[in-house]
Amino acid sequence: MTRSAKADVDVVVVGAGFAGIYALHKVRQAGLTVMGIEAAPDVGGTWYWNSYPGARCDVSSYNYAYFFDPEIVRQWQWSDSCAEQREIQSYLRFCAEKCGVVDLIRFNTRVTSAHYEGGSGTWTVTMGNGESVCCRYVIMAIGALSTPKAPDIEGVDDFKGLSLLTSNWPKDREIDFRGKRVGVIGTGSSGIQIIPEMAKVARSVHVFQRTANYVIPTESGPIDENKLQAIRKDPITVRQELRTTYAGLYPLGIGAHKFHELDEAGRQQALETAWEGNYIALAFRDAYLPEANAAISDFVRKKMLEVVRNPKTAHELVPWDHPYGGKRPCRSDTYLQTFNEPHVRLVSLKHTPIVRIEPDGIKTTEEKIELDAIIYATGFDAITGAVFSIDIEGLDGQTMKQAWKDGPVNYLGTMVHGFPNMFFPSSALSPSVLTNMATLAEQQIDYIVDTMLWLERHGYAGIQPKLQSQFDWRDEVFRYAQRYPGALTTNSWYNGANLPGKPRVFMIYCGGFHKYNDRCMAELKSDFPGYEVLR
Ligand code: NA7
Repeated sequence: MTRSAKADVDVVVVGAGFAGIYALHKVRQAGLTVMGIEAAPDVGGTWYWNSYPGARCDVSSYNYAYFFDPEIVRQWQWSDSCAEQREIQSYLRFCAEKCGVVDLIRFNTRVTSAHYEGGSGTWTVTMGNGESVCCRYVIMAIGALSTPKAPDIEGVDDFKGLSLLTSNWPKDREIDFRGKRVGVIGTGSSGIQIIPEMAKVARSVHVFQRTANYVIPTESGPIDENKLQAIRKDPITVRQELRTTYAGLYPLGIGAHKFHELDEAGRQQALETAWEGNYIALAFRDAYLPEANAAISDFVRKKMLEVVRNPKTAHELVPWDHPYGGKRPCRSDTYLQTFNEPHVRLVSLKHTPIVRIEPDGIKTTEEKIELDAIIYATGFDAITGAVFSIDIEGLDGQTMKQAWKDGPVNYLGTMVHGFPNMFFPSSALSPSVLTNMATLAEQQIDYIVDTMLWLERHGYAGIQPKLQSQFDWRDEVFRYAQRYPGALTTNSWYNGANLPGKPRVFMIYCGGFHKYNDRCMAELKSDFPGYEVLR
């Protein structure tokens, strides 16, 4: 194979969220030509679409940000320790403008297919309007939580009132919920964020809960100036330091002791300290141990029970069926408190499942609840959904749907054997959502662009992981998953269980961001021993 003269552009970047914006900047800085394609009319990715009232990040703002440009770090002023969606989207717009990449992006354009041509070593990326572009590299910066899960409930289309999806919130109008009877289906992060906002204005709020979730306080509040100054002093060093941490957070709160080093009183003290310090998940240095996790789970349950006055409602709101961390814990300072208000009612679908949606409300096995608006906070076809929404065809006509029919496989979370020069940041089998996604995006894009530059320097046409590397990586991901609490026993989008028929595979590498980064660096330093080069 020879390097192609056929390509219109060196690199196509699909998606303009955290990973996509930085990819455009980094690729251009590397001297390659690049084009961005984005389905939305603006940058932001997940932070564009999920604009429902109350949407907020659960990672502190000064961490959930870029570090590659000290000027950005010093110029952008967050208004809260945990920024709201609107502010994060504005931040991403600011960064895209500052880097001068906005004009490189084709907005309002969805990519429908990407086909590899072995002879020329190029990808043909086709858009919704039928146009296509030929390139040598594709970065699929399409996000992990970008394909909404359609509400799989009978009668959804029959409802005559207002139907809304948190993950595709209307942008063209402010919705006035004053005086309305609102039903919210789903109690993951999106549900628990929007419910208190609805309770502020609606006449009544019915919360339809299938599975209770752990809810812990947010870090929201005034920004910690000391932390901010420490970061602003030398962002590039912080950037490097973040890559040596477990979760890409600075500083990372973690308990001083291991679980078995402490007696019962010491454990309670460690749990209280972690609760106050906002790091309850890591209250012990070995928090992954089942007995340590059980203590954390019990502690959080107790804290939750203390908030809700009605004991029956409190009991229903507490997750008894899965360990802390099995599903992504939710963060709110107001969600549980909302159930102390007279116009907010919990409908436990465990006891009274929804029978169907009717034109004027929701019918459960017990009653009919009349509603003016139904909000679906029903989650995503996480991680693999976005990949399957594009018809991707690699070497010898193999599709991604075939390659991942039993669940995702790849090497280092970014490349799949049979799909040369196609890169997937923020995707499966990477530290993904168990790390700070913004920091991970930056690290992965650096790795991806450094890989491209290595190929360019050597005049190679392409690269793909060896099959064996893929097997080994999957085994390593699964080995770590086995010690992650509830990894395969909990119904969670982490393992595909939230979608009927989706292969049940724990999709996140939980060995730690630092180990992941070391593995990527080792490949770079040793001329990519885990990969095959196409000449
Ligand atoms: P999640 O966390 O997947 O939550 C979706 C919720 O919707 C969850 O409570 C589901 O219950 C519920 N759900 C889904 N389908 C149904 C049906 N058919 N009937 C009743 N309830 C249903 O998505 P989010 O958007 O809240 O959060 C995703 C991530 O975004 C979050 O983890 C953060 O990282 C940011 P289930 O638990 O499946 O019983």
